[in-house]
Amino acid sequence: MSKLLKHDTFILFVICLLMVTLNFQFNQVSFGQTQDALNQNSIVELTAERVGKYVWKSNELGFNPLLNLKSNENYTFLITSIQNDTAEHQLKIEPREGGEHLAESEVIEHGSSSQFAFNTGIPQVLKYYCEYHPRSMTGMINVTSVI
Ligand SMILES: [Cu+2]
Repeated sequence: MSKLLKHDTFILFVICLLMVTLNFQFNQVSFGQTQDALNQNSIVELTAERVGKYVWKSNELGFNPLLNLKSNENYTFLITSIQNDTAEHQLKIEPREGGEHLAESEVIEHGSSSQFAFNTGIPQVLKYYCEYHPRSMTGMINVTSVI
């Protein structure tokens, strides 16, 4: 009887483990990244989409999201364009007040992607924008020592 109970407990444990794993993958695929995932993986994923105007879209954080990033941290920016999108997009990062840009992607179009590494440096406020749609595809980056 107790042996059977142990067996049942083990099966239950395996099922729970499976559910946690599946749920994790499901979240990754369906809902994209959360702020937690962003902190953990240091990957910023943005898609160039047209919602009336062109915007940067994060699956979890929304349109032209405010990016809360940690200072002195290396992030990977991964930008993707929509299939059949004939417009070109290029993401650039620069100080909020303008000036020399600090990082830039390659130009993307027709479903292509580009990624680049970005070190956030000191706590500061930056902005990101699309070279071709600077008014509608733009958002702020808040670099802080504590997230
Ligand atoms: Cu654009």
